[in-house]
Amino acid sequence: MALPILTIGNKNYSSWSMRPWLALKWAGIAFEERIIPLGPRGMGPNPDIVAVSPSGTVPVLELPDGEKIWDTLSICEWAHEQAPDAGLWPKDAVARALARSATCEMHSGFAAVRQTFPMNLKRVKAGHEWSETAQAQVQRIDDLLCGLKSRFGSTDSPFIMGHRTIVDAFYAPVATRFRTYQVPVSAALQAWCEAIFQDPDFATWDQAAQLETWTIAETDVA
Ligand SMILES: N[C@@H](CCC(=O)N[C@@H](CS)C(=O)NCC(=O)O)C(=O)O
Repeated sequence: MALPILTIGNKNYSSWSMRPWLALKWAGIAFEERIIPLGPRGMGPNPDIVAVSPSGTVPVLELPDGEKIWDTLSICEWAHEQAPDAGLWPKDAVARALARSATCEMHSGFAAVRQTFPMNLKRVKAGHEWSETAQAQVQRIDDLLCGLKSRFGSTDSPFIMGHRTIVDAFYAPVATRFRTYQVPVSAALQAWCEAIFQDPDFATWDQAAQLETWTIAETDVA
């Protein structure tokens, strides 16, 4: 049987790609994976990505009938609809609405965090500097995730909503950015970061990233 094909950027750099890849894994949905290495910022449209993605961005999920879903959150929503019992969204309506709000805040916000701390799983950088705006966004992420966890989390699970949801998938790249650039966070958020790092599916992605040899000079030296 033909599988959906998830086209992603390379695992070391592509934060958007990590999110639906984790969501599909967590939902137990089988898929084929194809990687297109990302180029440097400002290089213009990547013809390999443009050839497969209507928006010219990855991730893009191609369904067996040829239909394409080209947005990270939409792929995660599709995964939830395919496997509603996997718990990618919380069952409780209020918890689900707040989980969606947190997810959408990441999807459309935190520009300073994204620009200041480019995802680079292979890297550990001491002495990185960041602006007050970036620091305020780090604090907002800390308050947001820990606030949700204290309301909706479970003593049985280290994840934000009491089990692995799209919120964890959406913020997992941020956990790696804090690791790479040694960004101090609260003990509660650090515990969640460690849970992400120990998640078996995240670890599979991370191990593959560590073996990649593609480089983007600007994020490796800046
Ligand atoms: N809003 C899009 C953002 C996707 C995105 O910006 N992807 C980046 C890679 S992480 C991309 O494909 N950039 C084009 C390129 O590198 O050529 C989504 O949610 O999927």
